[in-house]
Amino acid sequence: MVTAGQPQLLLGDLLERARREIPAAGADELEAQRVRLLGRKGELSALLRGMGALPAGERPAAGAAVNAARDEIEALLTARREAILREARAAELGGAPIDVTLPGRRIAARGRRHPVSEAQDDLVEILARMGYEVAEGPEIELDYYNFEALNMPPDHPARDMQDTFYVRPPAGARTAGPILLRTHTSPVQIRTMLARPPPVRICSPGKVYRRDDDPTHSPMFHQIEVLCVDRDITFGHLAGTLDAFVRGFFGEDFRVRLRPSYFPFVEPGAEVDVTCTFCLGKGCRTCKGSGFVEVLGAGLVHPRVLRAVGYDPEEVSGFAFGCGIDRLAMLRSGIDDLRLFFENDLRFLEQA
Ligand code: 2NM
Repeated sequence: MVTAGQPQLLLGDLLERARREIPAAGADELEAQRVRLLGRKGELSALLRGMGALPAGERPAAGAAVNAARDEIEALLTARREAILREARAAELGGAPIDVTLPGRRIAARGRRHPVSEAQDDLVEILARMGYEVAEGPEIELDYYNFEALNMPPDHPARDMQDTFYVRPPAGARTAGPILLRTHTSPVQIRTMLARPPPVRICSPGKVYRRDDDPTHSPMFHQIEVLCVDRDITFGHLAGTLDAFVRGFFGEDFRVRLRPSYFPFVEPGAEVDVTCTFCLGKGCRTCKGSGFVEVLGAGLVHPRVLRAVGYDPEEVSGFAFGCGIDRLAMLRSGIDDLRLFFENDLRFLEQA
């Protein structure tokens, strides 16, 4: 312990030890030395306090000696700190070189768009080139927009509980009629026509819901419907648009074929077949030898539907068509079970 006994002698010991130990200290030890020698409770401070016991005449010289010792110790510490940094830098530069040409780490599993989303994007792009914009609406719908306004009165068979998911409104809620999960995207077209005057050119891609579950039906699937209303729209406009739509999606070698059919919201109505993607029209098991598979429904918008949205069927006419996006994606990539799209098995999705 440093005492006030013989300050000059003790100071000499202290300096001698500092000159020996500091130049050999490592980084951690250097800091410990600084605290022990120069800290507030360190050895130099103790010496300074002890000088009060010296004769007054000796105090100035002793004080100067302590200050000189502090300066020297600080210089020793700084020199050693810089030497340590220099040594570390030299070791780094002298060590194994870094190969900046090494390849980066590979990303193990890169994601991609879902095949149904890819099909939907393709279809929307084909339609956008023909001047159609995307319209969207709620998946939980009022019976009125999903059925009533589409010429399907309350006793219509398509409203059957077998086919439609009805939604129980919250207790005490007052709603404008029954609520359901939309069974097609047509209610989006009804809402759009109610909101703006003709001309209208829209497509409505989105999820729809039906009480089905087998290899070719899923309780949720995706639909896109196309609507064009203007003065003098004819069945010829519909046929030409269907042709461009199908060729844009499957390729220029594909053809459409229309057969008369019935949908309550159109008159006349048609079922639309496309060249079979499995045999390219030659005839196979999938198309039962016909060379065509059914993929769309279409027609001229029923005058009752136009009136329901406030349009005058004497002034404007329109065509509409709709199809399952999932089904189009299945045909394009040769998949025979729709449910594969929704199981989210990455081995399937990466391939599809
Ligand atoms: C189809 C087939 C035929 C259709 C009709 C309408 C509307 F709202 F304008 F009346 N939207 N979609 C339509 C017509 C849909 O899907 C098989």
